Amino acid sequence: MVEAQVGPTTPVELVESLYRRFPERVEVARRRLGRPLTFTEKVLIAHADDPDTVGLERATDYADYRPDRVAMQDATAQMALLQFMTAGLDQVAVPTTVHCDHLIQAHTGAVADLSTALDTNSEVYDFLRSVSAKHGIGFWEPGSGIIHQVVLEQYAFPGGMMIGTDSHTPNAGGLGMVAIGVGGADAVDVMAGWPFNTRVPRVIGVRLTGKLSGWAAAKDVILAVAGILTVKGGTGAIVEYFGSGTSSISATGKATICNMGAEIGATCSVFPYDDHDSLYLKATARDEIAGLADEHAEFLRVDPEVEADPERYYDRVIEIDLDDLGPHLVGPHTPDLDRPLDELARVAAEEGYPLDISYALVGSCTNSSYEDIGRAAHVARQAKAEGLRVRTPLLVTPGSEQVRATIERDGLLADLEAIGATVLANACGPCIGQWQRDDIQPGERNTIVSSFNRNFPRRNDGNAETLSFIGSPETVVAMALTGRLDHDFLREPLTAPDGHAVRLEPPSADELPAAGFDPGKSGFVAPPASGRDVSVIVRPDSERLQLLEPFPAWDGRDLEGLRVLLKAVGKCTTDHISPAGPWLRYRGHLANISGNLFTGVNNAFSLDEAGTGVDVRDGTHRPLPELARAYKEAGIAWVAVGDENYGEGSSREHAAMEPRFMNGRAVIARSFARIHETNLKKQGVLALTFSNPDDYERILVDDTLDIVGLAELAPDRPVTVRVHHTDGTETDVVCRHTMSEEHIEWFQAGSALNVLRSSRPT
Ligand code: MIC
Ligand code: SF4
Repeated sequence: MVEAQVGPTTPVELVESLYRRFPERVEVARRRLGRPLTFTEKVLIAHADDPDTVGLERATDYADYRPDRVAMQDATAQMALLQFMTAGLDQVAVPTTVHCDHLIQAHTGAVADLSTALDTNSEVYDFLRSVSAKHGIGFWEPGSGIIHQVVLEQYAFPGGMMIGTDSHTPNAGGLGMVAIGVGGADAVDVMAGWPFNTRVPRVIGVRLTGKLSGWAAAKDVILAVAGILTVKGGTGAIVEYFGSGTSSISATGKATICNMGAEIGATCSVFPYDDHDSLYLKATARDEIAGLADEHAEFLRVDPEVEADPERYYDRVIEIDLDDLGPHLVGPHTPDLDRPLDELARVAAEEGYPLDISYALVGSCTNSSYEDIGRAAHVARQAKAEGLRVRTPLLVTPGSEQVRATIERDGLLADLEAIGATVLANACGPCIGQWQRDDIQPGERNTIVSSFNRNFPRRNDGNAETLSFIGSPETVVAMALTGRLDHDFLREPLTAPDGHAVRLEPPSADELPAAGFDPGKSGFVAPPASGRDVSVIVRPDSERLQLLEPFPAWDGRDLEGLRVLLKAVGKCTTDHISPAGPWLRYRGHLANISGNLFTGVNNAFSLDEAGTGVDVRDGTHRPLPELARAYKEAGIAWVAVGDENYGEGSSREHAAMEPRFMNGRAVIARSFARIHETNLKKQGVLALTFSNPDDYERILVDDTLDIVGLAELAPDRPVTVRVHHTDGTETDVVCRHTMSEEHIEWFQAGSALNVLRSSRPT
């Protein structure tokens, strides 16, 4: 087993040994494919478990890769590490880190909120700290920053490959890393020394021409791409940016674009290595890595033949001229509802959106870099000079301790505070519903704007009536100054307190701090050389942590007499299936967190109230978690039926483990989001899609379903679902799946973890 090297940054030897492999590996791929390569393909072949045999056919083959590292955040690491603990291994096989960022609730401000979090989450932090120490994992303390910013600052490097238990792991693509968001079970495989197995992605090329300027920010690029590709357009694909326009964007700006590629369902996104990356690596004390990347630059970008004739080599090509780009906003309720700012005023009036903005929020892993805050602060300085203050309360979350300390030193935080902003802890906070909002009543319709990446209903404050719009940090600050959704600040001036008209100049800011980064208080805790003496405590009566029991193996028989717990209508994200916010508390306790199962879902059988369903035994409408538990207790197995892109959004595997725990055996959907589909398969739940999407309509509230022919389950072989209606008729519905031989084994064993456990070295 490889000795894992875990420090506060990526060791240069790791990068060196990877780069040494590139020339030969790239030649192998060129020879095997008989054509030039995209940048994505170079990185993938460099990480193939076996370059001579690895599957290369996009969208068809499954392939084994060896990522350079694993990163986990506190909300998903708990379940991942509870699973890893059952594998009975000493040390993780690849460098791995845990980052404490999701569990800090925003309420009054950074200092008080962090101290409350340390108190209320101490049991979980102690668990994560000790389990990390035991298994050789690096631990980033609460307050050190949001996982993706910390990874970008410390660990990401051009041409590398990593996986992370968070859907925005692709953020590291801004530095040219293939960084893929996965569920905890995938991370467990890699930490246990197994390869990361995934289907070879398609490659979508986005050609950027022109240059970002004026109010147009990196965020506007991805908002425009989201509008084009929609929330499912990137499924199964890596989005590769190329063309002259890429070099007008800073490394952190490119990270913003890659981060939000999660919102179009992309496996990840990547930018080629360039001078901005080199500057960023140097500014974050990684000069040697920058030097190595310069030496190997030809491997860290697309082959010139591909760039010259992209249609021939990419599965799809999208063109964006940055010269034409202005500020955009997306929303409400979905990140692909994209509009240029100048259309929003009209649309807002037409759609009847509340026009007063109740809150403005800057930050999140996607937009909290030095440059982001600098541009936001430039807008704030202009406002202050004119005597303006925000009309809407403005909250700012720095992305990392390093960014916070630096923007404080450079006066940027003071600029924002001077117009009325409140600075929160370096954490996810309101982005994931960790927001104690005191200004509205539950159910009150209101509008918020943020620089975050997700805007699903209930996401930020638990209120389905909050309409959330997303834009760049500078746009959000400008909107906080106008206080109105229908005020196009580019065209209409603002009014200063003395009545004079104020026009905001386009923001400008340094890409990197001229005086270098101030690292602030380091939050890294290295693991001891041996974890033998470290004990990990999970109290049997804990309400936050629970050791896992293996799910039972398949009994070899067809699944018969299944009930339909629900049929989701429209969007059913992981935030609908297993909401976060207050429920983050139970992320390490499967039985307790299952109390939130499906609470946000709009169920076709019980549309009056989200999160409810019909108990077919007596026709009553009940909350879905209660109903699922009642079925489980009565020994009734069930299926959930989903619409398009079921499981969109996050990587949280709780959304797959909870149904399994509550006796759900299959999810049958029109289509799935990638990470969630894998999570279901990993946990032994059948993930089936209707061959004919219209068959969705045939499933009725009181049907019973048999899933037949399971003994013959095989890759690419359709599965029959026999639907028995109460009028005595029955229909066979043909379903497809994406299970490989290995995935079928997971189903048979009860879960992927059961397979891992049974094959662990003794
Ligand atoms: C999110 O943005 O939804 C989260 C919270 O970061 C999730 C992970 C989780 O649910 O813990 C994600 O994006 O994967
Ligand atoms: Fe945290 Fe929000 Fe980023 Fe998820 S999207 S990692 S919750 S900041």
